[in-house]
Amino acid sequence: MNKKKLVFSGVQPTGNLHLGNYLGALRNFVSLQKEMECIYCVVDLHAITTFQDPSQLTNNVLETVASFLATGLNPEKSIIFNQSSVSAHTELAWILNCVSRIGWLNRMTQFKDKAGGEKEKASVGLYIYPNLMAADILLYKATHVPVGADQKQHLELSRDIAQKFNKDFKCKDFFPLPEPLIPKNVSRIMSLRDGTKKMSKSEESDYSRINLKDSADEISKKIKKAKSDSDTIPDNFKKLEDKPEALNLITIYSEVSKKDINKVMIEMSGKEYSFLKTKLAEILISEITPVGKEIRKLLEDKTHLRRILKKGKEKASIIAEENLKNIREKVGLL
Ligand code: AQP
Repeated sequence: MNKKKLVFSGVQPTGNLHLGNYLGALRNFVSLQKEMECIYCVVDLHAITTFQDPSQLTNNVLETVASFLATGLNPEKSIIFNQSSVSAHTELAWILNCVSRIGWLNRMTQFKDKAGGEKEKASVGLYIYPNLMAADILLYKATHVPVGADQKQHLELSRDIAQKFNKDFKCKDFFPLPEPLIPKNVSRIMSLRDGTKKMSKSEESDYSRINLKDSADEISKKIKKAKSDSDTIPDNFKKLEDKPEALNLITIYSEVSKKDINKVMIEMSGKEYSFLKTKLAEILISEITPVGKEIRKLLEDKTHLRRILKKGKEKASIIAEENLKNIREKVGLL
């Protein structure tokens, strides 16, 4: 049995990374890099499951790498590469398409959310995307996968696929069952405009999210305009259950300031939301704008970013090719 701990996670290059990606994923990536071997992938093949402008996609891949580095990922410690550069991902995805069941995919809520009422018009790629995600993880025999709560169901599918493969091909423990690592308090950062929807890159309104590249002025404006509540702040966050926008602002404040949410409620109790918003804008500006500045600086040298991807690809390919060879043998492919 593979007992070595290995972290794998991916981010789609579908646009500017935002506070949800940062608190739900990137911050966790950076702390895990100190404890375990980590592989972080720019999942460009996932991005094209919805149409991406080709020149924009190339820029977004480089910008995602810049965001990885700016938040503290170290390419000397972690493997950083883009998914399409290691073709073993798609080869394994095909094998896993044949292991995964249609009934399992039919249960995936993200497909329903993303395809909306237009299921018949959605790409086949969007539908089978979770099988490719399973391939990304299992190709490296990853044991831990840091993700936001929105990816929990896909992770469970990856475990089901791993289990079925191990059973079908009579190779108990061949694929480890990957464990999700979901941040407890900030598993889902919500839109600043609608507290029932997650903060997302593809949401039309830029006012729904804080981008890592936003200026201090933009952050202030967006927080000022964020939906909150006309009542004063209560003394317990449970009283905000039916006020998702207000709860979202409190959660973000607690997370960015690294203060326990109960302490935040005591600090803020009885105050207007404008008070919280001023404090929140201040801490966001001090946490996020240096990251944005670093992203811009890194983007001035695209050759350097491409070199990091190339080195990462070389390292990832060594593990991927070795594992794929064993997988092909298990399946009986010559
Ligand atoms: N709002 C969020 N709160 C917490 N975590 C989040 N993540 C994304 N949004 C939130 C986590 O960030 C990682 C990378 O996500 P992704 O970019 O690969 O895909 P996504 O989840 O589809 O992100 P977006 O912003 O919603 O992109 P689009 O709009 O292109 O679909 C993942 O670990 C995710 O959980």
